[in-house]
Amino acid sequence: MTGFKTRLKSGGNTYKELFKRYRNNPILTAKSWPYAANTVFNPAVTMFNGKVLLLARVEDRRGFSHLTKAISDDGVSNWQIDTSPTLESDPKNYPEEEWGIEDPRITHLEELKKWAVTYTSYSNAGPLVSLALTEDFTNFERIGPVMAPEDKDAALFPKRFNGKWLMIHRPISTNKGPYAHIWISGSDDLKYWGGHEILIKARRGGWWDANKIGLCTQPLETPEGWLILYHGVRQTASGALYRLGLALLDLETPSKVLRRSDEWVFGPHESYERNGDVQDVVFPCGWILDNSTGKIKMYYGGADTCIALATASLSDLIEYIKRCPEPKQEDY
Ligand code: BMA
Repeated sequence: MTGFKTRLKSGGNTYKELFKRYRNNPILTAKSWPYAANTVFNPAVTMFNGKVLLLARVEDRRGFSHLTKAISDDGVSNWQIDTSPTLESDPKNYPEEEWGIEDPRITHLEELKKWAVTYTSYSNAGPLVSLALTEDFTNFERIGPVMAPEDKDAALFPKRFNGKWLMIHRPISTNKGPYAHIWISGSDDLKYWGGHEILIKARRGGWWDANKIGLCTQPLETPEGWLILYHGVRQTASGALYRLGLALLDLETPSKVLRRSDEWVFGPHESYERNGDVQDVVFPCGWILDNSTGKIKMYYGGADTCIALATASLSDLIEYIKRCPEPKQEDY
Protein backbone atom coordinates (compact mmCIF):
# COMPACT_ATOMS: atom_id res chain seq x y z
CA MET A 1 0.00 0.00 0.00
CA THR A 2 2.80 2.39 0.92
CA GLY A 3 4.52 1.53 -2.36
CA PHE A 4 1.33 2.33 -4.25
CA LYS A 5 0.95 5.70 -2.48
CA THR A 6 4.61 6.54 -3.11
CA ARG A 7 4.16 5.76 -6.78
CA LEU A 8 1.14 8.03 -6.93
CA LYS A 9 3.02 10.84 -5.20
CA SER A 10 5.94 10.51 -7.55
CA GLY A 11 3.67 10.85 -10.58
CA GLY A 12 2.03 7.45 -10.41
CA ASN A 13 3.36 6.24 -13.73
CA THR A 14 5.75 3.32 -13.63
CA TYR A 15 5.89 2.89 -17.41
CA LYS A 16 8.94 4.14 -19.23
CA GLU A 17 7.84 6.51 -21.97
CA LEU A 18 9.72 5.56 -25.14
CA PHE A 19 8.53 8.58 -27.11
CA LYS A 20 8.94 12.10 -25.77
CA ARG A 21 6.61 14.83 -27.04
CA TYR A 22 8.19 18.00 -28.39
CA ARG A 23 7.57 20.77 -25.86
CA ASN A 24 6.13 23.22 -28.40
CA ASN A 25 3.61 20.81 -29.92
CA PRO A 26 1.70 21.08 -32.11
CA ILE A 27 4.35 22.10 -34.62
CA LEU A 28 1.92 22.88 -37.48
CA THR A 29 -1.78 23.74 -37.59
CA ALA A 30 -4.23 25.11 -40.16
CA LYS A 31 -3.25 28.59 -38.90
CA SER A 32 0.34 28.00 -40.05
CA TRP A 33 -0.89 27.18 -43.56
CA PRO A 34 -0.37 29.72 -46.36
CA TYR A 35 -3.86 29.11 -47.74
CA ALA A 36 -7.29 28.28 -46.31
CA ALA A 37 -7.50 24.83 -44.73
CA ASN A 38 -9.78 23.20 -42.19
CA THR A 39 -7.12 20.91 -40.71
CA VAL A 40 -3.55 19.69 -41.39
CA PHE A 41 -2.59 16.28 -40.04
CA ASN A 42 -1.21 12.74 -40.62
CA PRO A 43 2.00 13.75 -42.42
CA ALA A 44 4.46 11.46 -44.20
CA VAL A 45 8.12 12.38 -43.76
CA THR A 46 11.44 11.81 -45.51
CA MET A 47 14.85 13.44 -45.81
CA PHE A 48 15.12 15.45 -49.03
CA ASN A 49 18.29 17.35 -50.05
CA GLY A 50 19.47 17.23 -46.44
CA LYS A 51 16.22 18.76 -45.12
CA VAL A 52 13.16 17.34 -43.44
CA LEU A 53 10.23 17.11 -45.85
CA LEU A 54 6.72 16.57 -44.57
CA LEU A 55 3.88 15.70 -46.90
CA ALA A 56 0.84 16.67 -44.90
CA ARG A 57 -2.77 15.74 -45.36
CA VAL A 58 -4.74 18.96 -45.69
CA GLU A 59 -8.51 18.83 -45.40
CA ASP A 60 -10.64 21.55 -46.94
CA ARG A 61 -14.13 22.63 -45.95
CA ARG A 62 -15.74 20.32 -48.47
CA GLY A 63 -14.29 17.50 -46.34
CA PHE A 64 -11.86 16.46 -49.10
CA SER A 65 -8.13 16.09 -48.55
CA HIS A 66 -5.02 16.78 -50.65
CA LEU A 67 -1.29 16.61 -49.86
CA THR A 68 1.04 19.57 -49.38
CA LYS A 69 4.74 19.62 -48.58
CA ALA A 70 6.47 21.56 -45.83
CA ILE A 71 10.28 21.66 -45.64
CA SER A 72 12.48 22.57 -42.68
CA ASP A 73 16.21 22.47 -41.89
CA ASP A 74 15.77 21.16 -38.36
CA GLY A 75 12.42 19.37 -38.70
CA VAL A 76 10.94 21.55 -35.99
CA SER A 77 10.74 25.17 -37.10
CA ASN A 78 10.79 27.60 -40.08
CA TRP A 79 8.67 25.41 -42.31
CA GLN A 80 8.57 26.43 -45.97
CA ILE A 81 5.08 25.36 -47.00
CA ASP A 82 3.93 25.16 -50.62
CA THR A 83 1.45 27.95 -51.29
CA SER A 84 -0.96 25.62 -53.11
CA PRO A 85 -1.61 21.85 -52.99
CA THR A 86 1.47 19.78 -53.91
CA LEU A 87 -0.46 16.68 -54.92
CA GLU A 88 -4.19 17.03 -55.51
CA SER A 89 -6.79 14.48 -56.44
CA ASP A 90 -7.33 14.18 -60.19
CA PRO A 91 -10.74 12.51 -60.49
CA LYS A 92 -10.97 13.10 -64.25
CA ASN A 93 -7.99 10.84 -64.93
CA TYR A 94 -8.10 8.86 -61.67
CA PRO A 95 -11.79 8.42 -60.76
CA GLU A 96 -10.84 6.54 -57.59
CA GLU A 97 -9.65 9.90 -56.20
CA GLU A 98 -13.18 11.34 -56.32
CA TRP A 99 -13.39 12.35 -52.66
CA GLY A 100 -9.74 13.27 -52.15
CA ILE A 101 -6.41 11.71 -51.24
CA GLU A 102 -5.27 11.06 -47.68
CA ASP A 103 -2.63 9.72 -45.26
CA PRO A 104 0.56 9.40 -47.37
CA ARG A 105 3.64 7.35 -46.55
CA ILE A 106 6.99 7.98 -48.28
CA THR A 107 9.74 5.44 -49.00
CA HIS A 108 12.94 6.21 -50.88
CA LEU A 109 13.55 3.50 -53.51
CA GLU A 110 17.31 3.39 -53.82
CA GLU A 111 17.25 1.33 -57.06
CA LEU A 112 15.02 3.85 -58.89
CA LYS A 113 16.44 6.93 -57.19
CA LYS A 114 12.83 7.98 -56.64
CA TRP A 115 10.51 8.34 -53.71
CA ALA A 116 7.38 6.21 -53.62
CA VAL A 117 4.32 7.90 -52.13
CA THR A 118 1.56 5.51 -51.12
CA TYR A 119 -1.71 7.22 -50.20
CA THR A 120 -5.37 6.54 -49.66
CA SER A 121 -7.66 7.44 -52.55
CA TYR A 122 -11.18 8.02 -51.32
CA SER A 123 -13.22 6.43 -54.08
CA ASN A 124 -17.00 6.13 -54.20
CA ALA A 125 -16.47 2.39 -53.64
CA GLY A 126 -14.47 3.06 -50.46
CA PRO A 127 -10.85 3.89 -49.64
CA LEU A 128 -8.10 2.14 -51.61
CA VAL A 129 -4.31 2.31 -51.94
CA SER A 130 -2.72 4.42 -54.71
CA LEU A 131 0.95 4.82 -55.54
CA ALA A 132 2.90 7.66 -57.16
CA LEU A 133 6.63 8.17 -57.76
CA THR A 134 8.54 11.41 -57.58
CA GLU A 135 12.10 12.69 -57.88
CA ASP A 136 11.47 16.21 -56.64
CA PHE A 137 8.15 16.36 -54.73
CA THR A 138 6.88 18.77 -57.40
CA ASN A 139 6.16 16.40 -60.29
CA PHE A 140 4.48 13.08 -59.55
CA GLU A 141 4.20 10.05 -61.83
CA ARG A 142 1.05 8.20 -60.83
CA ILE A 143 1.21 4.41 -60.92
CA GLY A 144 -2.49 4.57 -59.95
CA PRO A 145 -4.59 2.32 -57.74
CA VAL A 146 -2.61 -0.70 -56.50
CA MET A 147 -5.02 -2.26 -53.98
CA ALA A 148 -8.80 -2.52 -54.33
CA PRO A 149 -11.15 -1.09 -51.68
CA GLU A 150 -11.34 -1.24 -48.78
CA ASP A 151 -7.62 -0.94 -48.18
CA LYS A 152 -5.35 1.75 -46.72
CA ASP A 153 -2.32 2.35 -44.43
CA ALA A 154 0.24 1.22 -47.02
CA ALA A 155 4.00 1.71 -47.30
CA LEU A 156 6.74 0.15 -49.40
CA PHE A 157 10.05 -1.29 -48.29
CA PRO A 158 12.97 0.65 -49.81
CA LYS A 159 14.42 -2.30 -51.71
CA ARG A 160 13.51 -5.58 -53.40
CA PHE A 161 13.62 -8.95 -51.67
CA ASN A 162 14.39 -11.87 -54.02
CA GLY A 163 13.54 -9.60 -56.95
CA LYS A 164 10.19 -8.44 -55.54
CA TRP A 165 9.11 -5.09 -54.16
CA LEU A 166 7.15 -5.53 -50.93
CA MET A 167 4.30 -3.43 -49.63
CA ILE A 168 2.54 -3.47 -46.27
CA HIS A 169 -1.15 -2.53 -46.36
CA ARG A 170 -4.41 -2.98 -44.47
CA PRO A 171 -7.46 -4.43 -46.21
CA ILE A 172 -10.72 -4.85 -44.29
CA SER A 173 -12.35 -8.25 -44.15
CA THR A 174 -15.98 -8.71 -43.23
CA ASN A 175 -15.64 -12.45 -42.64
CA LYS A 176 -16.84 -13.02 -39.05
CA GLY A 177 -15.73 -9.43 -38.53
CA PRO A 178 -15.19 -6.79 -39.54
CA TYR A 179 -11.52 -7.47 -38.91
CA ALA A 180 -8.68 -5.38 -40.21
CA HIS A 181 -5.32 -7.13 -40.17
CA ILE A 182 -2.01 -5.90 -41.61
CA TRP A 183 -1.01 -7.68 -44.84
CA ILE A 184 2.14 -7.88 -46.97
CA SER A 185 2.21 -8.26 -50.78
CA GLY A 186 4.84 -8.41 -53.53
CA SER A 187 5.29 -7.00 -57.03
CA ASP A 188 7.78 -7.13 -59.92
CA ASP A 189 6.87 -3.73 -61.34
CA LEU A 190 5.17 -1.74 -58.52
CA LYS A 191 1.86 -1.84 -60.44
CA TYR A 192 0.58 -5.40 -60.12
CA TRP A 193 0.65 -6.90 -56.63
CA GLY A 194 0.15 -10.47 -55.42
CA GLY A 195 1.38 -13.16 -53.05
CA HIS A 196 -0.82 -11.59 -50.36
CA GLU A 197 -0.19 -12.78 -46.80
CA ILE A 198 -1.35 -11.66 -43.38
CA LEU A 199 1.60 -10.07 -41.59
CA ILE A 200 0.21 -8.93 -38.22
CA LYS A 201 -3.23 -9.93 -36.98
CA ALA A 202 -5.56 -7.70 -35.05
CA ARG A 203 -6.10 -9.34 -31.67
CA ARG A 204 -9.54 -9.95 -30.22
CA GLY A 205 -11.48 -9.25 -27.07
CA GLY A 206 -10.04 -6.85 -24.53
CA TRP A 207 -6.70 -6.10 -26.17
CA TRP A 208 -5.79 -2.48 -27.00
CA ASP A 209 -5.27 -3.59 -30.61
CA ALA A 210 -8.33 -5.81 -30.99
CA ASN A 211 -10.23 -6.04 -34.29
CA LYS A 212 -8.59 -3.20 -36.22
CA ILE A 213 -4.95 -2.35 -36.71
CA GLY A 214 -2.97 -0.60 -39.45
CA LEU A 215 0.58 0.36 -40.36
CA CYS A 216 1.65 3.85 -39.26
CA THR A 217 5.09 4.82 -40.51
CA GLN A 218 7.24 3.40 -43.33
CA PRO A 219 9.32 0.33 -42.27
CA LEU A 220 12.62 1.36 -40.66
CA GLU A 221 15.70 -0.77 -41.36
CA THR A 222 17.81 -1.49 -38.26
CA PRO A 223 20.59 -4.05 -37.69
CA GLU A 224 18.08 -6.13 -35.67
CA GLY A 225 15.30 -6.15 -38.25
CA TRP A 226 12.65 -3.87 -39.78
CA LEU A 227 11.04 -1.77 -37.09
CA ILE A 228 7.30 -1.36 -37.56
CA LEU A 229 5.02 1.15 -35.84
CA TYR A 230 1.33 0.32 -36.08
CA HIS A 231 -1.93 1.65 -34.68
CA GLY A 232 -4.59 -0.24 -32.80
CA VAL A 233 -8.13 1.08 -32.75
CA ARG A 234 -10.07 0.38 -29.58
CA GLN A 235 -13.82 0.94 -29.63
CA THR A 236 -14.98 2.62 -26.43
CA ALA A 237 -18.23 4.10 -25.18
CA SER A 238 -16.99 7.52 -26.33
CA GLY A 239 -15.71 6.44 -29.74
CA ALA A 240 -12.50 5.03 -31.23
CA LEU A 241 -9.17 5.33 -29.41
CA TYR A 242 -6.04 5.26 -31.62
CA ARG A 243 -2.87 4.02 -29.90
CA LEU A 244 0.49 2.77 -31.16
CA GLY A 245 2.48 -0.45 -30.84
CA LEU A 246 5.76 -1.80 -32.20
CA ALA A 247 6.79 -4.91 -34.11
CA LEU A 248 10.07 -6.21 -35.51
CA LEU A 249 10.30 -8.04 -38.85
CA ASP A 250 13.09 -10.28 -40.10
CA LEU A 251 15.70 -8.34 -42.10
CA GLU A 252 15.96 -10.83 -44.97
CA THR A 253 12.35 -12.11 -44.91
CA PRO A 254 10.12 -9.25 -43.77
CA SER A 255 7.01 -11.45 -43.89
CA LYS A 256 8.37 -13.06 -40.72
CA VAL A 257 7.40 -11.25 -37.50
CA LEU A 258 10.11 -11.62 -34.84
CA ARG A 259 8.55 -9.61 -32.04
CA ARG A 260 5.36 -7.69 -31.28
CA SER A 261 4.61 -5.46 -28.32
CA ASP A 262 1.79 -6.63 -26.07
CA GLU A 263 1.37 -3.11 -24.77
CA TRP A 264 0.78 0.12 -26.59
CA VAL A 265 3.72 2.53 -26.44
CA PHE A 266 2.09 5.87 -27.31
CA GLY A 267 -1.49 7.10 -27.03
CA PRO A 268 -3.57 10.28 -26.91
CA HIS A 269 -2.91 12.21 -23.74
CA GLU A 270 -2.31 15.90 -24.44
CA SER A 271 -5.18 18.26 -25.32
CA TYR A 272 -4.11 18.51 -29.01
CA GLU A 273 -4.39 14.71 -29.23
CA ARG A 274 -7.62 14.42 -27.24
CA ASN A 275 -9.60 17.33 -28.72
CA GLY A 276 -10.11 18.20 -32.35
CA ASP A 277 -12.18 17.09 -35.32
CA VAL A 278 -11.82 13.47 -34.20
CA GLN A 279 -11.02 13.08 -30.52
CA ASP A 280 -8.40 10.73 -29.04
CA VAL A 281 -6.31 10.09 -32.14
CA VAL A 282 -2.55 9.96 -32.58
CA PHE A 283 -1.81 9.01 -36.18
CA PRO A 284 1.82 9.00 -37.40
CA CYS A 285 2.51 8.45 -41.10
CA GLY A 286 6.26 8.99 -41.04
CA TRP A 287 9.46 8.93 -39.02
CA ILE A 288 13.11 9.68 -39.72
CA LEU A 289 16.25 8.40 -38.08
CA ASP A 290 19.29 10.60 -37.60
CA ASN A 291 22.11 8.06 -37.92
CA SER A 292 24.62 10.34 -36.23
CA THR A 293 22.60 10.64 -32.99
CA GLY A 294 20.44 7.51 -33.11
CA LYS A 295 17.37 9.73 -32.55
CA ILE A 296 14.06 9.13 -34.26
CA LYS A 297 11.62 11.91 -35.04
CA MET A 298 8.06 10.66 -35.34
CA TYR A 299 5.53 13.06 -36.92
CA TYR A 300 1.87 12.48 -36.24
CA GLY A 301 -1.58 13.89 -36.60
CA GLY A 302 -3.27 14.98 -33.34
CA ALA A 303 -7.04 14.47 -33.21
CA ASP A 304 -7.23 14.73 -37.04
CA THR A 305 -6.53 18.45 -36.64
CA CYS A 306 -2.83 19.32 -36.22
CA ILE A 307 0.72 18.01 -36.70
CA ALA A 308 2.85 17.09 -33.69
CA LEU A 309 6.31 15.64 -33.11
CA ALA A 310 7.69 13.08 -30.67
CA THR A 311 11.24 11.77 -30.42
CA ALA A 312 12.68 8.45 -29.31
CA SER A 313 16.06 6.82 -29.23
CA LEU A 314 16.40 3.92 -31.65
CA SER A 315 18.38 1.91 -29.10
CA ASP A 316 15.53 2.28 -26.54
CA LEU A 317 12.97 1.08 -29.09
CA ILE A 318 15.15 -1.88 -30.09
CA GLU A 319 15.86 -2.80 -26.49
CA TYR A 320 12.13 -2.65 -25.74
CA ILE A 321 10.94 -4.64 -28.75
CA LYS A 322 13.58 -7.32 -28.21
CA ARG A 323 12.13 -7.87 -24.72
CA CYS A 324 8.66 -8.36 -26.24
CA PRO A 325 7.39 -11.87 -26.93
CA GLU A 326 7.66 -13.69 -30.22
CA PRO A 327 4.15 -13.58 -31.62
CA LYS A 328 2.04 -16.72 -31.50
CA GLN A 329 -0.50 -16.03 -34.22
CA GLU A 330 -2.77 -18.88 -33.12
CA ASP A 331 -3.29 -17.19 -29.74
CA TYR A 332 -5.00 -14.23 -31.35
C1 BMA B 1 -8.55 6.48 -40.05
C2 BMA B 1 -8.00 7.36 -41.14
C3 BMA B 1 -7.11 8.44 -40.55
C4 BMA B 1 -7.73 9.13 -39.36
C5 BMA B 1 -8.27 8.10 -38.37
C6 BMA B 1 -8.99 8.73 -37.20
O1 BMA B 1 -9.51 5.60 -40.58
O2 BMA B 1 -9.06 7.97 -41.84
O3 BMA B 1 -6.87 9.40 -41.53
O4 BMA B 1 -6.74 9.89 -38.72
O5 BMA B 1 -9.18 7.23 -39.06
O6 BMA B 1 -10.08 9.50 -37.62
